[in-house]
Amino acid sequence: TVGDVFAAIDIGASGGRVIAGQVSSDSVTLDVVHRFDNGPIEMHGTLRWDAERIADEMLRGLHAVAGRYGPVAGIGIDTWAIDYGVVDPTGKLTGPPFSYRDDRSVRGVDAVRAAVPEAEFYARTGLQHLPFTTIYQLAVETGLGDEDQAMLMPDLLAYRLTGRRATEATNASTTGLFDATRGDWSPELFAAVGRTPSIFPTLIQPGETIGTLTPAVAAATGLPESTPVIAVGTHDTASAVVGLPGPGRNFAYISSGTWSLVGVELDRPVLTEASRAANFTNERGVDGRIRYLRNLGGLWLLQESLRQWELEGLDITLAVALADAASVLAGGPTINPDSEEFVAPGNMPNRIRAACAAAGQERPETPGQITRCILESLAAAYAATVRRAAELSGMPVEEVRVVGGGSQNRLLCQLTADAVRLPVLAGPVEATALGNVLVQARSQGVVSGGLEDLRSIVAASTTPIRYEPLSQVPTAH
Ligand code: ADP
Ligand code: LRH
Repeated sequence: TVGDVFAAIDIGASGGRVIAGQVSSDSVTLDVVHRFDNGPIEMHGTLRWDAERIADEMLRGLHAVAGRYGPVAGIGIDTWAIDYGVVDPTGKLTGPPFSYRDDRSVRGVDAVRAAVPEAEFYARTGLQHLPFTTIYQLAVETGLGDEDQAMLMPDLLAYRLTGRRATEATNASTTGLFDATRGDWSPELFAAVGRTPSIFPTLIQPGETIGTLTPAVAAATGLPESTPVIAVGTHDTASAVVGLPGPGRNFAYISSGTWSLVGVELDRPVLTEASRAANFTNERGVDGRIRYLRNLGGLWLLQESLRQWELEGLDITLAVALADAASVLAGGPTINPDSEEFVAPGNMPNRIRAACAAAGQERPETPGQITRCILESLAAAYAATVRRAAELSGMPVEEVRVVGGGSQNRLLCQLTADAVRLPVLAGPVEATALGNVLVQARSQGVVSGGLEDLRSIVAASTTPIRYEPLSQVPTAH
């Protein structure tokens, strides 16, 4: 093997992977060693995450990495943001963590608004309004006793590996309890939900070592006890933004998975009234950069549609849906993909039909028409969001870089290039894992430099596909 091997545990809302990344001073290669499905599970009418199963899959993946590569130079964990588990004083999880798609949080919104007006909330946190942000969940949390702690998902998994509790800052920035300008907890916002920052373990930064493996984890995985578990951008989107291919900074990005995260990278937050009205977020990135972006409904809409068609006994795979969509004429009905009606699991094709009908548009009927509607809606929303991000931030955007599972969707990439009228650079698929291993490798001295240097390594090690905007877009009209 060439270079040092680092293990990346990258768990999205729809699937997890354990990846071995081999890093030298100027290259990185990934080997996806273990994959598993993920998704919210129903429990007594609530939506939860099966944290025990996720932890078991993580250990199984690390065991497979050890089997293939022997000892590793580090382990880094990233997952989706916002959600937390409650840990009792003995270190046990008190129950399966709630999913952000559970509707309990909606009741928390009014309680928080009553204590902190929306404008003040934005001025402090810089966060877009999402009805499920951690602070809203905490406002209705009944299971967090005085002796307990709340631990964000990646921190919970790192605790499982090391027995050390910490809260990594990029993910903390998504909680609605974090001051975007100071880069630290906001005690005032904790007070709004009757809590203090001590409900979370101590804040740490990407690059810091959380701890080493417990004897039990070392035995289960075959990795040495001395293996460091290193904080990366534990918010998956923070790692994805590190793993964008270089060069330069005049680009917008789309991290395309269950969600589409669309925006630009800045040095300072934009906390203006115009930015709040446009619902842009200022999440913390690695090296204190700001991820200035919006959440758009993303490929969740397609995942849920595929699930529905399967329930109906239709044999529609992702490949079939995309092929059918490609032969549907452009210019058909569209929806607003970040509308709150699409957040909960359910019959997505019917919700999409209803939304189109309510807007006085033609109803998409077939799987191909539904898929086309989703992709055109996403592309249009991407274009509007990229333009708005550029306007509000002053960042001159010359290109759009798409990473994540959705970067493999050729139709979506071309529609995006056409809608935004800029070149789209698609890939790498596993940008998140690349960002994860490169931040680990930098902390161990295997690579050096700032994010631009890390992105040059990504560019040198991957071959993204370029989509040029078509000057003439054929439409149905
Ligand atoms: P997350 O990290 O949120 O779980 P991913 O980055 O893994 O999400 O992206 C998952 C999405 O990628 C799927 O919903 C699917 O639409 C898309 N995808 C995966 N494989 C392909 C493929 N071969 N072609 C087109 N799209 C794909
Ligand atoms: C993407 C993501 C996104 C969050 C959402 C909860 O996986 O982390 O950045 O807003 O999940």
